[in-house]
Amino acid sequence: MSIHVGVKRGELANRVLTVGDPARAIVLSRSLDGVDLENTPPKTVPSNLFSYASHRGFLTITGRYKGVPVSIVAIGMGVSMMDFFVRECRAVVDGPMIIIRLGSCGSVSEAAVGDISVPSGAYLVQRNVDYFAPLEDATATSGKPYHLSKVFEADHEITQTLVKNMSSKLGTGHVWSGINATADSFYSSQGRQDQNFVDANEELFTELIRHEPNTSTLEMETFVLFHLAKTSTGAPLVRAALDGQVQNGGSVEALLKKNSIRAGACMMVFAQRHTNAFITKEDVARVEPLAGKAVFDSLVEVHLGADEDLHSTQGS
Ligand code: R1P
Ligand code: URA
Repeated sequence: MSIHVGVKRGELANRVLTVGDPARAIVLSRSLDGVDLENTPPKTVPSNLFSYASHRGFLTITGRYKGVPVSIVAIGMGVSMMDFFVRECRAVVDGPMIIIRLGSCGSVSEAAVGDISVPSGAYLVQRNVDYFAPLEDATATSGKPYHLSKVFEADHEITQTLVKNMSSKLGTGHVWSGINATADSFYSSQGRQDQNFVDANEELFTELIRHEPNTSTLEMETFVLFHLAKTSTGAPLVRAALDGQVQNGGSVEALLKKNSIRAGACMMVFAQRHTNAFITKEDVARVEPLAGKAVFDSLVEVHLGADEDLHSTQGS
């Protein structure tokens, strides 16, 4: 049993849609197979699905979409929660995994509120705490107030599939590409001004564009997902092969060199940072289920790999 997410082997599918908000997870669960929409009250997990709300705020829902086992996991907010989720879920699932995040974001590009962004990569924006140290402690190496990491890429096939499916649900004019900036704060490292703190972030947007000209969105988790997918090892593939669950897995050496997680992300624009527009409740209610279906369609369309039929019994 994972310590914080709280799920056991067999309770989580290999294909996972992750969100921040548990209310969003429940809305999206209404698109899963066999849900009795008429008799499922709003804000309630449909009774035919597995669900577990952990004491640390993670909500896991598992069922099937178009017959394929899928899970939805709501993780809350921030880079640490994404780290807990990816590592603890990876530990209780055998074989390859596909994880797609459907989040909300601020747009620093042309994307308007209610539009969708599907980033091909993400970088991390971290407050450089040393820069803010008292003057007597400051050293010549304290540098700039925010540290901007290298870009880690999303899985190409997942990204292309998401763009295709989002465009068919929401219209091509409402779906954007670009690079995501994942910030360690909703406030300082997303360039929000706050008179109660010294944040030295007046030039942050300019710095982001200088760092990565295709910077399009700001949110708080995607980088960690892409980073952990790219640093995932093939150990879960080896374990599945040793258990005799994989027929055609290849040699142990070859399996170990593979990533066992492929990841993609998409985000609904809630805030347009240039115009200060914010999405309405009505637009959230319209976009969320459509975007959710586009993610589920993508999750089940992308092939897991040579070990595809490994988990055909999970999530039933
Ligand atoms: C901030 O309001 C939260 O919204 C975004 C950010 O990444 C952060 O978690 O995503 P979610 O809507 O998925 O939570
Ligand atoms: N989520 C964020 O992290 N930032 C925004 O501006 C909107 C949603």
